Amino acid sequence: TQDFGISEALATLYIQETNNGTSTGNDWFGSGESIVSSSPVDGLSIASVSTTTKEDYEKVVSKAQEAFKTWRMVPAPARGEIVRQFGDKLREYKEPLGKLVSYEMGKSYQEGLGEVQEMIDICDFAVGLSRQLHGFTMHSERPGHRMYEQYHPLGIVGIISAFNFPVAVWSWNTALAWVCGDVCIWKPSEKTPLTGVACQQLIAEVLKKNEMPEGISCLINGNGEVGEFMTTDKRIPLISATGSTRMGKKVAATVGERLGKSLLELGGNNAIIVTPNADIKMTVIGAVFGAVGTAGQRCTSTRRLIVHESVFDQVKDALVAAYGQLKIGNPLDENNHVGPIIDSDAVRMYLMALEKAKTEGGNVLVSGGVLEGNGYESGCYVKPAIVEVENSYNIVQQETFAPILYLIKYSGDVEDAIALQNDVVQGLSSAIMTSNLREAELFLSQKGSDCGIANVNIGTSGAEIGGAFGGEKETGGGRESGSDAWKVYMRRQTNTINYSTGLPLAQGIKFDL
Ligand code: UN1
Repeated sequence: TQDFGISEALATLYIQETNNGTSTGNDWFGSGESIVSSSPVDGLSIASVSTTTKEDYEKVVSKAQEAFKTWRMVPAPARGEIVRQFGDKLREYKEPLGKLVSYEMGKSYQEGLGEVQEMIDICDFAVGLSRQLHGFTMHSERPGHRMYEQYHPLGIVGIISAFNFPVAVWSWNTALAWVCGDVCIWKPSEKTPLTGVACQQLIAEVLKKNEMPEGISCLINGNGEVGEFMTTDKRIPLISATGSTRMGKKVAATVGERLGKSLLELGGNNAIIVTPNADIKMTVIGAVFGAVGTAGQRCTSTRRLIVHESVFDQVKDALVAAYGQLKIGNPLDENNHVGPIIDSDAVRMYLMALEKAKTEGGNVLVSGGVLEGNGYESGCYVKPAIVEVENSYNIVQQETFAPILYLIKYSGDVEDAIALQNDVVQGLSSAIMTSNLREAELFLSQKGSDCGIANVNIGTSGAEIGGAFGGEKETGGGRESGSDAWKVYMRRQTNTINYSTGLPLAQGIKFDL
């Protein structure tokens, strides 16, 4: 089989056959059992990573606590300078890291590079932010008094990330948290531990060059139990978790129990509304990329297409034709559009969802199935499918992390389409295809989409890092990445200073001695 430069990428990123999975920077250890990372691309084992025991974890937390004392006193723009250097490091390693992301996770090489680009972009964003982190000043009601607010770092931020964006989501959190003065402990998905090891090595080099202490960037590895070391730990004021709604509910309950903060980025059930005024050509491109890009494993992937009856057949025929052109195969081969899904469990969920859609009355327009034979030995390559359904079907209400697109017909006006779009428990991303201003503005209004992301004339996925990223309802309510998402990584303090010679009380209260 063709290597596509994988061995070279692994060597460049210092990935060995066996790797320590716990790190406080330049110090690597990990005495737990090993996780073997195998590629969904060819089913081969890539390398192993040792997991983090409770003892290892304690060592990590005490290093992080120690490091925080130093890091919080480094001026924010100087912390930004270190993040800037990390961005440069990522530019230098963009190709091997993009390739490793593609090989370990299964997304196309182009998307692997795109993911590393998101990391570079968030570093740039964080560098600018490091000279801002603004609070407001306000006027005191008392004479000779001044009031203002400021933001201070929180301490240790725990980051739990998912397999589908194995490196970018970590960087959105960590780059902001670092300029805010926090130190971070990262547990990557146990399905993609090697990209975690690679990133940690890159940042460790930068921190060492700047003579920074161990503990500013930490890595731990393992399953949910290792995640629980952090969610139950009072020493970690903020847990940022990305993954399923089931996982998020558990994290929220555990962190809430100790009144810690959690930032949750959970499932989506994203729809594109296609009105009679849609540009059909644009719609098809947006919908196909949204549904089959990353093999339907983005939290922003397009799951539902809500199409007006007057253009339904036209859209359906164009989609079926487009699906006929899709090339499924090795994602490192740039001729292919669709790579594998993550593992055999995901394949099982995909098959089950298709079965359920049929049982509930769905009409299969492009049939699915698992590919076999030459090039498909991993068993993780599945055919993108399209099923015509009703929005109310149980299976349509759920997020299946696979390339299944549900087609839903609406009649009536755009309000009917919006009602269908909102009638799910998730609230991450949404879009409308229309050249009609009234439809577009209604969709964006307070009686329009109830999602954290609402787009006009683009698909549901592929958000830029400059906006706040996240969603409502069972998506968890958290916001990461751009805009003022940084505020969650800091604690807010209101300060009132009296420079007069008296001590007047607020609210005009008299208290004379
Ligand atoms: C995710 O799937 O968890 O908006 C993140 C997008 C990407 C990020 C997706 N920029 O599709």
